Amino acid sequence: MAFKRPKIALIGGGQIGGVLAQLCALRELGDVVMFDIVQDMPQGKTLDIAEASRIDGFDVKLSGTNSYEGIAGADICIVTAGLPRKPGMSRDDLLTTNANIIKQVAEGIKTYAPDSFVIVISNPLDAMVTLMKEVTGFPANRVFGQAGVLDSSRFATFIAWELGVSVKDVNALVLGGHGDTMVPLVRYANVNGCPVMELLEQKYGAEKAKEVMEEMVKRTRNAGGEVVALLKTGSAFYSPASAAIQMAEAVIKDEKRVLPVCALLNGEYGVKNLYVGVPVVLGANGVEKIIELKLNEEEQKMMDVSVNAVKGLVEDMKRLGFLS
Ligand code: TXD
Repeated sequence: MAFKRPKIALIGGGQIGGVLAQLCALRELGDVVMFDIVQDMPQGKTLDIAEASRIDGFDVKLSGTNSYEGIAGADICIVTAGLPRKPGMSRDDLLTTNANIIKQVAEGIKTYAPDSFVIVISNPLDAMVTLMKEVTGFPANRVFGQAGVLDSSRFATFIAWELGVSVKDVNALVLGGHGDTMVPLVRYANVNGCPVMELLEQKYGAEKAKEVMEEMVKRTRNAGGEVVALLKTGSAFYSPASAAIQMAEAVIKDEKRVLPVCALLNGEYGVKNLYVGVPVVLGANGVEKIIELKLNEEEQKMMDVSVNAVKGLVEDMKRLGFLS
């Protein structure tokens, strides 16, 4: 048996897909194939990135395809295929449109990359991961979603700005579904071991510190919307791509990273058979372990609200006939 480079399939070559391809190349994570239904576009994007290889000094194969055969044998698939919500479109309309797309994508992956790990990014995230799992029938350790890495990075960024410290030293964790019910864990947030709340209290006193933290929690929950409002068209794409690449790298390099991932729970946090964002160990076997934190009453309550929001999405998917 010969060693081979990992093959990374990017399903969806839009805004996030493009940055994913460039990051895979810059980090030499493996050979990249980008799939999209738009004729020639993934071929053009990957050609453009490949032509920077001499300048940036990377050496990986990049290609584009409009047929699922092109992803044959992929080790890892990162899925961004889907449409954004358009004016006049209801939540159900978007759910139906993207569920139809993810169903197609899942069938393509099942047929051509049956041994792959699948990272779903498409929205509504928690519902699309659930559908991906159901259609592929892959084991839960191989199908998971990106939300928490980004939400946590956003939270950490705001904390760093507020305290005037390096973002590299900030650890912050966001659990729950990928929506405005997400659960930023204030009690666990720290700057290289120093509790963030303590640092805020030193700066502002107890009362104001609480207010400042509440603002940061609110901003984290609305961070996606904040970017959408500024961009006017489309949603965040640099940071979601970075987040998914960190997850892919953890799997490809068997790093055993502890990252918040949308993973299938089986009793943890009082939740059974539902995809929710929780810290996991990510390594060569994908989701290798789910880490169950001892949440306090207030945190568990927020988690329950978030879990219920995800359950609602799953119910909608059942009602629309996508999930059994
Ligand atoms: O953190 C997160 N999980 C997210 C998720 C953060 C930001 C955005 N998030 C969602 O990711 C967003 O709501 C979208 O559902 C996806 C992808 O976002 P992106 O900004 O990359 O969207 P684009 O630019 O519209 O790209 C989507 C591509 C586009 O090129 C389409 O032609 C393609 O998807 N597409 C398909 N590809 C394959 N197969 C099918 N059927 C298909 N339909 C559309």
